[in-house]
Amino acid sequence: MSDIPKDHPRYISLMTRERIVEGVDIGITSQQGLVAQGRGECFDYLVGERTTTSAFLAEKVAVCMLLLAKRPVLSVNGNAAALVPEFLVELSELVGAPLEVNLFHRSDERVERIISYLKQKGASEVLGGKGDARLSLDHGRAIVDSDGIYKADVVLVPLEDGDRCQKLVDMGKTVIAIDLNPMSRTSRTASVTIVDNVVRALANMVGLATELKKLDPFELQNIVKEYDNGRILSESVREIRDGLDGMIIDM
Ligand code: PTJ
Repeated sequence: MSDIPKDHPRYISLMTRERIVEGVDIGITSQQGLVAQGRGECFDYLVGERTTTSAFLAEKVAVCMLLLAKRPVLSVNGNAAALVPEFLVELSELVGAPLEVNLFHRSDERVERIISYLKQKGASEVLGGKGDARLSLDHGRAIVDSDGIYKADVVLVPLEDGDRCQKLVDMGKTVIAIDLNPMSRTSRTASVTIVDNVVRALANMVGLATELKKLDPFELQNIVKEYDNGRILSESVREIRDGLDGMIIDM
């Protein structure tokens, strides 16, 4: 990793970038993952590199849905594995949802590498190695485990592609997406869209799950029932616009 001084004004962003580069070096992240991270950084700049009020609400509702689910699964790709392996393991335990490796640029070798990386980080079981079921898509993300994503009722998908998100929704699943771009197809298709950096989102969700686990199902349902994803997406676009307006005034 590069030596970035802790007092650098962009320390957190630069360290996040370093984690993705390291992910590529150790063979868990795809080279395309670097480009995706760059796109994410741009949107993160626009949301002010903070969890907005609307994103926090989406994170809270998402955790309630995971806690209420009968067969929740947390999908993991090469970027998520590099950026938030420990939080994924923690959230998986808190909400009782297995991790499943599912890749767009799929190779069996990379799937196995990510599985063992997550196990090194404390995961007891990681799905995705069997790949014995198919979604009707023509890319690597079609390959899923029959006892994982295929049968899941609620799926968390950090940095998803629009096609699979649509397919999972069409299959009747509740899809929770984490995507810094509120205008992406994934964001517009998901049941709950968290417009936040996966690094902040997962940290918040671990904290929320620790607290929300204490509630009974009825109380969790009450939090979920008022949720409107269209409104949250409009809010996140408005938050970006207000941030830009503020910058123009400051100049
Ligand atoms: O590991 P694989 O093979 O499954 O590939 C994973 C990537 C991410 C390369 C693949 O899914 C891909 O190409 O994704 P896209 O289509 O580039 O979409 C990535 C979306 O995630 C974009 O809308 C980005 O703005 C957003 N994004 C990127 N980095 C982050 C992010 N959202 C949240 N947190 C981030 N750190």
